Amino acid sequence: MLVVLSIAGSSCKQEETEWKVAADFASVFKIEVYADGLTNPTFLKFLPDGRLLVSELNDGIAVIPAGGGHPQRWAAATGPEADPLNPDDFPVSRPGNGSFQSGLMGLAVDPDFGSNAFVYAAHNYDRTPPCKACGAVNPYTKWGRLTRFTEVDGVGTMPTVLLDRAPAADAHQVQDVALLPDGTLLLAVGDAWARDDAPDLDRLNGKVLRINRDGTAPEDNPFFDPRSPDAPRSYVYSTGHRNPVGFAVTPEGSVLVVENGPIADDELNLVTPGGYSGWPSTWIAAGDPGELYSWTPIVSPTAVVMYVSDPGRPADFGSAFDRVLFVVTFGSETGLQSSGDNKKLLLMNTRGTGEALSVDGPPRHFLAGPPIAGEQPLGVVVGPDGALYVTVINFAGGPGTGRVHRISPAD
Ligand SMILES: [Ca+2]
Ligand SMILES: [Ca+2]
Repeated sequence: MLVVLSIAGSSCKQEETEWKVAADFASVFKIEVYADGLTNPTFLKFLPDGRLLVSELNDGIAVIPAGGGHPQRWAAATGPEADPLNPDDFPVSRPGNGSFQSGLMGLAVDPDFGSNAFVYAAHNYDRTPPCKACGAVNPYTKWGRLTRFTEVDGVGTMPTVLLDRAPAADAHQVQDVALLPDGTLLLAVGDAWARDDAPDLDRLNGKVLRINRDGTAPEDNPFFDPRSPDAPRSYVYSTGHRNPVGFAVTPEGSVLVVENGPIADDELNLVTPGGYSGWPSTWIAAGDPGELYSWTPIVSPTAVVMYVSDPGRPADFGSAFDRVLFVVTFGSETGLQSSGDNKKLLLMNTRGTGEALSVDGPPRHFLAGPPIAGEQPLGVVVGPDGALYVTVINFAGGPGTGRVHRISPAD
């Protein structure tokens, strides 16, 4: 800890950046198992009282007690008998019914959770019988949905559909959900492997959507039909997204998203209202709009968070980490069930705010290889104590065995 503080207080920029690398990790940070016994954990969010909600890909939402420990079920996926038309069901893609990446993803906690106990979950479900509402001809294998839960007696109840039937497919699906400072929600929706849908304003796939917390479209969303200017606005907030996975929202309300590219050009993008992320036309071109950084060869980023230092927190990383980005990479062309060392937590410095936000590339390895060799990180959040919390698949524990790690300054 002394090392952190002494260097963090230094005016030498070079020193500050040198030690933010994996080789120095063990001397400056410690990593510990915060919770074990999860199954394919994806995204995670803290409740105001310190409990931690974790999405489990095909199983539902788990809750971990404040301070860590054994996960309990908070909301169970209904299972193969789920009926998307039954308001009591919580349909989620089943294992083996599509790729390992499809199912329950992002979570958001209502800013008024203390009074309304609302939690939002982004999930996908199989578009096979018993989906009675599905059309006769549709190329999409899944639907994406945004559901609101109400916590009662420590569990999620009353699943309420806010948005449904976003076209989805294996992996290219509904992913993260984020809360903006104005109280609206953003939903990341992949292109459902239908690239020409991404710029099409009549389709919800290949988009970032903006939604009021009651499920309506905000009146100041950017797109509307000029023939019916008084009709409700489109949910579409930005277009041309290929596979946007994880959001980060800065304190000023700027929105970042990591997106998976095709054979090249994974991207970190600044999302703007009415913006176009380039898929499929300009994705790999120089000057691709909104792009802050791109990776070739691909690294498959899944999550990103902006760290905002607050020295009053017990596990704060210090001022040298103020406004850095932590980016989780899923690994390139290896798949979930391999354990290559290209699964990492990267660190990027940022400059500026708003539309002038930029990053200093290339990213550095914050955490790579040991001590997470053999583990697959997927989601990351900053806890109320200032520590980082990362979901991982632990290959040594058997298929799908998952954990949450806590990363904090070393004593
Ligand atoms: Ca792009
Ligand atoms: Ca690009």
